[in-house]
Amino acid sequence: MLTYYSDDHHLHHGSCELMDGQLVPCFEKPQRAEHVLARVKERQLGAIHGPSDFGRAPLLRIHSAAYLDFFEGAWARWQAEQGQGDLLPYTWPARTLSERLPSSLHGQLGYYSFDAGAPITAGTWQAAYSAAQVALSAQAAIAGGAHSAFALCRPPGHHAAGELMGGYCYLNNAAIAAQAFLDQGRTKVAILDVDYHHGNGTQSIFYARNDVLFTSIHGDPVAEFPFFLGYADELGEGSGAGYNLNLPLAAGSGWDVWGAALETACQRIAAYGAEVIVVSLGVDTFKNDPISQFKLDSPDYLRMGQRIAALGLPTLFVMEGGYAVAEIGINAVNVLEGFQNA
Ligand code: FKS
Ligand code: ZN
Repeated sequence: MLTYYSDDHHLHHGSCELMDGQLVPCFEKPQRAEHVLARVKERQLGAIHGPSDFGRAPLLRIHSAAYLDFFEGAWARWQAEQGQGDLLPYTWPARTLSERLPSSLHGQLGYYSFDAGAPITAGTWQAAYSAAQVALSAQAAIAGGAHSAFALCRPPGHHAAGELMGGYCYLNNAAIAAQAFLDQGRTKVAILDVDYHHGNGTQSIFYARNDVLFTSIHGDPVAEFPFFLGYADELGEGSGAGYNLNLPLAAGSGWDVWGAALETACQRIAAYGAEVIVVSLGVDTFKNDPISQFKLDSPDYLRMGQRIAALGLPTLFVMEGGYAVAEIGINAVNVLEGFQNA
């Protein structure tokens, strides 16, 4: 399986995030991608390619120009204000407030985000832009005939919506790739989001559409980030009604429960008649993940890959979360090897 990867992810390195009332070092850090890359090499998964540059056009299919312009220019504005440290939002247009776009940097930052979990640093735009190009490059490999490809994206993307950053995400790599398949002539794309957290951004982007089926297995949002989306009764709307499948699971779920949910998702994808699958591949479902509550073990990721392979469809894997850094490479590459060896 080909892997696509860019060193540019190192340009994004947030300092800290809020957790339980404390500022702690960011869990989403460069070593995550380094460990995955090292494991890809160690297991000789296949060739590793740098991304091509497809420009802004495919990003604009998912994100608005105003959002991209804001994101690209935010760091320079922060420097012009003599800002110290990472650029972090602190006020959001929550219920009872208006959805006006203020003129100030922090007003706009609140407008374009949903939490304080997506710090902007000097290189965040370049890292996120390159991650999207990595996803598009892997997508192009599949469009060109490859049966599978791995986009080793960092920062991740599945929490990012059309005009929102949050939850470590800025540009929705999986959504951008899914849209590229459609723009190149495919008519039915399925997204399978196996990250521990619900992909609220991806869901919202495709919620009213039936050309992308969104399926997700995740920690029940009654108790887990992102809290405000990811419930089982969110089925899609308009022509997208019936094309959104959320499978929230209780804390403590292991492979028995998780694997059954995967079976449900895969059967839905098969019934849909998907031509291609985009997997939002988070491995924060691991038993030792420091911020998550599922109990998958390393061999379970081989089974995950095997089951996905049984769908028999061209499959694009896009890296999302996973914070047990020592095991992130083993677990992510196990999915890819389970897929490849099936
Ligand atoms: C306080 C708890 C906030 C945020 C969890 C974000 C999870 C991100 C992810 C992604 F794939 F996007 F990286 N927790 N610090 O794993 O879903
Ligand atoms: Zn996650």
